[in-house]
Amino acid sequence: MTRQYLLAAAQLGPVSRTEPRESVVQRMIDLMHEAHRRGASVIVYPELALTTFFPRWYLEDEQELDSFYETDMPGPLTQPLFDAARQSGMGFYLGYAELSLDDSGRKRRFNTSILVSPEGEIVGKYRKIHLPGHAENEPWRPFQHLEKRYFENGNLGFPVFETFGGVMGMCLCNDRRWPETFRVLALRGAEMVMLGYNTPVHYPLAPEHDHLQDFHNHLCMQAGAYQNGCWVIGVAKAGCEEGCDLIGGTCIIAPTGEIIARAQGFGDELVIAEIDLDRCAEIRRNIFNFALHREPENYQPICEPKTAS
Ligand code: CDV
Repeated sequence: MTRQYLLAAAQLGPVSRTEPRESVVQRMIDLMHEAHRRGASVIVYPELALTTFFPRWYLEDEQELDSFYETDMPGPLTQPLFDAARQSGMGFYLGYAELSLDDSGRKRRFNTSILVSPEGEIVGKYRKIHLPGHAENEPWRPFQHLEKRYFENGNLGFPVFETFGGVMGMCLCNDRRWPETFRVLALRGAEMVMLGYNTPVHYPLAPEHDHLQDFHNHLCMQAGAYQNGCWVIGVAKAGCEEGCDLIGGTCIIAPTGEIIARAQGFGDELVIAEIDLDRCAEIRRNIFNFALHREPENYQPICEPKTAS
């Protein structure tokens, strides 16, 4: 893949508690086909894209809880997405709930994202590090946020992967609010950070900030892009899902921090823009030249300084 291509951010509208995986996967394939028709080479889906945002409920039935997780990736119900990607020659980022068994047979649960190559191979995996919310039922809330109950903290660090024409990093939702997410990835060379999110409009602990949700969403992603000279692709699961309003605002952000394309609505919607990974240099050779300004011992001049003649 070249370093310049069209990328599609695939916002998803609400997914109901009872919507079958087949139906959600078909919606995602439809978006992929449309993105392919419009010339895109890579498509980015949201966090926990395959299901409703189930941490909003305190679930006591373990079988029901398990039904929201993927034990295999691809599994029989997600294989069609991998097949569609291979047939279209498109790479993708996907967020999902991962359930695996360790050597002793203990269930391990992670909020996970993967990168899949245009050949349909998984080439990168990330497990969400910053898990917001709480671990116990808090009935005073209008809806729960039980990520701390249903997931372990990610144990893979912030890895980067050479694929999609450059060096790629991933994170998930709440990770975007922590500047070290982008900085660690950028110090490792990430030229693009892909991330999916499920962000309720209402934040029960500080409802006085509800009107700032869209602002804070874009603020942290635009700052992450600019301060690290990398592309940021932020993709929402949006709209009113099971009575809970989720923000939209899916967008593609250039290394200058500018939003160059963004979603208009709260349903399934493609946001497409041209990515040029070489544009990272606009920032990284200048104001945020890490080697020159924060690690001078690593600095190698790329050209002789101009001398007055
Ligand atoms: N899925 C998330 O991580 N959501 C959080 C909400 C709970 C604040 C977010 O940071 O958007």
